[in-house]
Amino acid sequence: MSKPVSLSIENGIAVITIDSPPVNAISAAIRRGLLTTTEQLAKDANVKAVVLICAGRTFMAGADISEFGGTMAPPELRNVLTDFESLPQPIVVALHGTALGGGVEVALAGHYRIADKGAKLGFPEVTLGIVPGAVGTQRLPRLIGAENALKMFFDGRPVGAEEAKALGLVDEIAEGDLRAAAIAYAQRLVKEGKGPRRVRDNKVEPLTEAQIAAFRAQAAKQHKGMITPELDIAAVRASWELPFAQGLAVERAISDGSLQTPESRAMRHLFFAEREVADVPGITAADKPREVKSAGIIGSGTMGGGIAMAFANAGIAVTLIDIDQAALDRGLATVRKNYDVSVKRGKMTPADVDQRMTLIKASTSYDALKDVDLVIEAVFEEMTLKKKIFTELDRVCKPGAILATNTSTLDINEIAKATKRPQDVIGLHFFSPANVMRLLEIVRSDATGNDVIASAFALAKKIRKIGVLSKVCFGFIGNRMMDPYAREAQRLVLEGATPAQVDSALENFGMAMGILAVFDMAGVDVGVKVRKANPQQGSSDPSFYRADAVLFGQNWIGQKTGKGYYRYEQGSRERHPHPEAQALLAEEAKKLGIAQRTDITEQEIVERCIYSMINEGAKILEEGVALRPGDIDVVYTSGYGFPRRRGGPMFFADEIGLSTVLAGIEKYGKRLHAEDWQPAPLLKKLAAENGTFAAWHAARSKKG
Ligand code: 3H9
Repeated sequence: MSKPVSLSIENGIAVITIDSPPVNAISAAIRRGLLTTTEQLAKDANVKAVVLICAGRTFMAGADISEFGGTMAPPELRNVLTDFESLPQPIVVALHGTALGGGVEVALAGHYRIADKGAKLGFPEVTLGIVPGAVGTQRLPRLIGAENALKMFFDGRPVGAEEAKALGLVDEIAEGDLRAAAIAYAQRLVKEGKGPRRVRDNKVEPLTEAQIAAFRAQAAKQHKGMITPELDIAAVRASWELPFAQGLAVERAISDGSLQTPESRAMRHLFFAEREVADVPGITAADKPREVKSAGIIGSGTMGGGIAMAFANAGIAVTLIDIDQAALDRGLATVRKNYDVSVKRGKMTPADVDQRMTLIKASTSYDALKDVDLVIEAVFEEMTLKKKIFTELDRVCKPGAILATNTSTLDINEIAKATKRPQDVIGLHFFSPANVMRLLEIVRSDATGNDVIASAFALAKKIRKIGVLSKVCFGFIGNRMMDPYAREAQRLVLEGATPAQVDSALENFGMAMGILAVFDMAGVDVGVKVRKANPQQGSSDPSFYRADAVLFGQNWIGQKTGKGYYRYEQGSRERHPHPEAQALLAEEAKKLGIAQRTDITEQEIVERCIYSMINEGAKILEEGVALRPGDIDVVYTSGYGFPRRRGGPMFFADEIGLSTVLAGIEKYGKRLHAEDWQPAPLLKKLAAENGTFAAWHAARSKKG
């Protein structure tokens, strides 16, 4: 194995190479190596200039996040960089791939920066709930101005090489070989007698209070409920208010403090959870994913069209199937309309749209699917129809084709039995709008082949989704946990809470949208139909999902009809109170013998909705429906609008303590329908032991 930091000196130019696959994350070994090399170069009068470059697919992708949990081994990167910047020779930093966070901070301590034309530079710290801590908050404003610096910290998204050059973040863009270009740049500097050019010597133009207020307003929308942006502002403020050395001390206190916040713990948990999901016990490299170059989609409605877009965006050819040409024409027109919106928003060019549209073909005949590698059935939820489709697919599809269903509730074991190849059948549950939402639930039946599961994960990555494995059960991971969550929201309305009261409590907790507003958006009818088709699921409580049923009875099904839990003006999604609905719900409550209350607090709403969701999550874990608590957290944060700053429902439960959750469940169980509030055995056990879901899972994985 090569050394993480190596040095070669040729014709007076020293080249420091960082080589620590896969992404050159700045580990203690790299910090030590860079410090030793710096000390060596400081004494070497024969070295006229220094180049720093990384081997492998990328420049440093930041600090090593896995070190953040405990005490970090010395030396600290910020101190290493002070020495590095102080080198007497001019330093050229050569950037390629994705230079992120601490990576860019290393580059800022250099004196000149050259980037490969495909390089990207960014500060993703806000997505981890932390403030840059290797002096980025002091050096970046000194290089590109405080406004641009805060923009980069808030956005968290990297900028391309050209934009970085326009900002003054890089000096040159290399067309050809980066190493050669960086060495040539260093030689030129020597020849021209250019010495070090230290960012720390620059002055920062202060931001006005109005500019700061604008950033705060942006943060309130972009990073709702997070404290990190405010900490970013405080750190950057030090860059103009204080001399460099004092600013460095301010940043140290703020950044180190940010590592201890609950939001940082939560977001770092998600970083690793999102990478762990694809690790499925029992599936090895021998389970080679099948290649998916072409796909068929059955059903050209909202879901089918969205899935087609997700595939076309990834360059995969799609054949849409529907019962008649008129349905197909409508489906294709919607796809085009959606793409046109992207063009209007400047996210795509008309040529991009044409290229994607040529990838989407349409047919009314299943025979058009005879050569495709994968088929996804996306018709409405009816078992007989789905079985008929799978029998037909079994007839036309080539051997080895993956046969997937987008069902959200039906038994995939039964669907698979309609074919003679159940090992090739799998659930691929997309979330609407399917071209936007990141989550893809991958549902294995009892017979699904390991290579088909591996293929589903590979496909998820290709179409830029995050795949999470679930076993078959009613609602899989996501919708099964939404059942008790929504049950409580609906029941609270019968008890006298207004929909706005319920939704704002959930939104203040951090949910992207309150669940009743979600029902209005998706259509109250959707849930009612699912209930009708699955009468065996649910509860013996007569108030169970009654609010939906009452609204459905009036055809108040939400935005589609202008009335639901809320009232909507034509063409607007703005929620207005709907007193008629509230009156009818109050009447229904009376019939059910439910007393209306005026003392419902925000805390009660959140506890009832979120704790019951967690309780179901505990059952899901124990039954092995989800592989790990982190998988549930990924489902909820990437598909259901659960706030990332809380890490997902299972992480949140661990943070507040499982005995708190259990106590809440027992408390409400005494007052409400006891059957619905039975604590999950796993929750009871762990609460008694003062344990956590995370520790329980870690111990279980160790045992194998
Ligand atoms: C920071 O820098 C704070 C500073 O201010 C300093 C304070 C002192 N650390 O994503 P992939 C692993 S905060 C540790 O699948 P891709 C990852 O877990 C840091 N590990 O690849 C995975 O491991 P495995 C700011 C890391 O090509 C493997 O590398 N930086 C780190 O799809 C491959 O990753 C970030 O937030 C890391 N920093 O995407 C960057 N990065 O193979 C976060 C990656 O065992 N990283 N790993 O599962 C990324 O955005 C993407 O990984 C990247 C590559 C775009 C780089």
